[in-house]
This record gives sequence, structure tokens and C-alpha cells, in this order.
Amino acid sequence: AKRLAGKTVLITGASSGIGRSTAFEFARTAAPAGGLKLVLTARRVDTLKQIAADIQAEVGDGVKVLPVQLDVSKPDEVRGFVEKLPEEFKEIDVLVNNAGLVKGVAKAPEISEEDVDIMFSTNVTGLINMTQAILPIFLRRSNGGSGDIINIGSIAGREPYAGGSIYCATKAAVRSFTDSLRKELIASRVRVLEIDPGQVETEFSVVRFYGDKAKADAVYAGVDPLTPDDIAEVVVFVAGRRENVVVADTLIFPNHQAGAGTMHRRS
Ligand code: NDP
Ligand code: 8X3
Repeated sequence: AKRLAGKTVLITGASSGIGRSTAFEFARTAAPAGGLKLVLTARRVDTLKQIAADIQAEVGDGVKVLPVQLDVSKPDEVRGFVEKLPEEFKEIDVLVNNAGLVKGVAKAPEISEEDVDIMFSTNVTGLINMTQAILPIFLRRSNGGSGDIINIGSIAGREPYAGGSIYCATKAAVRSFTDSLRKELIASRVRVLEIDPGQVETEFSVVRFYGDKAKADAVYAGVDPLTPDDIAEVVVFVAGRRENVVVADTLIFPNHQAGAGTMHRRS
């Protein structure tokens, strides 16, 4: 908790699932030592405002929370983002690139162009643009720069599956970008970290099935998926290591899963 004191943490996609849990986990972990600042971003700003109020109610004034509307798939919004932040939230120390989504289970040649665009512009271009928007802040610091970039990848980026080709390709791209970036920044003290979850129950499947809750629920029938809190604990763990410790790459499954397509169903 002491290592996180005084830090400013920016989370994309903080209105739901893993991003929302990560916001709470940072706040709970850092609150006793005090001084954490959280910048929570997503498209649904009213939800973010409620989350900010809930965090504040739980942990008190030791943590400052700023909800900001941001669509990472819009390059103009990302470009202007840092400039518009209030001064006291500008010195970002940790960027959690979590915003991401999957659309559909269509197979080629039936995949809609629109879905391809949404997935790539959010999961890949959005993540890259966010990284490039924040990195100059990191690199202005002493000794070649410091800060953490924590990218949320997926088992889908390591093991592609039928019906997920575009999503899997976006997460493979995240993995490749992350690994290149770690090498590009080797002379700095910036840590580039990737966390790859397996199955986590969030709004992910509801979004995949275009809002069809019954189809989403069927994904989790007979299995015991991870909760977003399980991933949030790992995010905060890696950010809280001693500066010389780079937890570069993490793969996290629920107990019934051993690969994207290897799921043991009890019923
Ligand atoms: P959720 O759907 O619950 O949350 C996704 C978050 O991303 C929401 O807060 C959403 O906010 C945000 N988001 C989506 N599009 C944009 C955008 N264009 N700009 C800004 N924010 C956006 O899903 P998860 O919590 O599961 O997903 C979080 C990450 O975890 C994703 O990158 C996902 O690929 C990854 N992941 C998920 C797994 C799972 O099984 N659930 C497994 C492995 C990885 P809003 O709609 O308000 O913009
Ligand atoms: C989500 C995991 O395998 O359901 O990233 O696509 S998977």
C-alpha cells in the first residue's frame, strides 16, 4: 500500500467489469497510506460518476477520484485528453489499458465490417493511442523516465479460436505491441506489463451478444468463471511491486479452464 501512496492511476474502461473492480482495488489498497489519485475513464460517464461516489463513500478522502468521459476509439478525444485534465491529475504514474470489447461470434466471410472496425479501433488503436498520449509524461521524469503501463490482453491473444478471429487478432496485436514497447523503453525505468485473463464474468459476453443477456448467461452456465475482482487484485499487485520488479506477463485462468477452448463444464 505504501508503494502506491501519492500515485496517480488512470484506468480506461472503468465503468464496468475488470476496470471498475480495478478502481476499487487500487482505492482500497492505497487508502490506508493515503494520497492516491484515480482517473476513471469510459464512454458511460454517469456510471463513472456513480462509481467515483461509491469509492469515495467506501474509502473516504484519502483517495481522490476523477471521472472523465473518454472514447478510446476516437483519436481526437485521446489526443486532447491529457491537456484537458486538471493540473492535480496530470502526473500519471500508472496507465491501465483495460478498455476493450468483443462483438459477435461470426466466422469469415460473415464478420461485419463494422464489428471489425469497433474491435480494432478500441482494443488495438485505442490502446496504442492511449499509450502514446501518456508516455511523454512518464519519459519527462528523471533517469530516463518512470511509470507503469499495464495492458489487459487475453488468453484469446495466445490461443486463437473459431468465431473469435477478430477479437483474438486484436489481443495478439496487444501482446505484440506490449512486447515491442518493453524493448523500446529498455533504457527507461518504465515498466510495461501485460495481464491476460481467461474467462471472467463481466459485461463482456453481454456486449459480445449485442445485449442478449440469455446468450451471455449461457456462456457461464455450468462453469465457475473468475470475478473481475480476481483480475483487479493482480493488476494492483503488479503495480505495487518494488520498482525493480517487472511482472512482465501473467496468464490467469479459473480452475476449470486450461485454454481459450479448453473449458470443463460440470453441467
Ligand atoms: P466489460 O464489458 O464489463 O467492460 C469493458 C469496459 O470497456 C467498459 O467499462 C466499457 O465502458 C469500456 N469500453 C468499451 N469500449 C470503449 C471505448 N471505445 N472507449 C472507452 N471505454 C470503452 O468487460 P471486461 O471487464 O471483461 O473487459 C475489460 C478488458 O478485459 C477488455 O479489454 C477485455 O477484452 C479483457 N478481457 C476480458 C475477459 C473476460 O472473459 N471478461 C477475458 C480476457 C480479457 P463504456 O461502455 O462505458 O465505454
Ligand atoms: C476473453 C476470453 O476466450 O472468451 O478475452 O475470448 S475469450
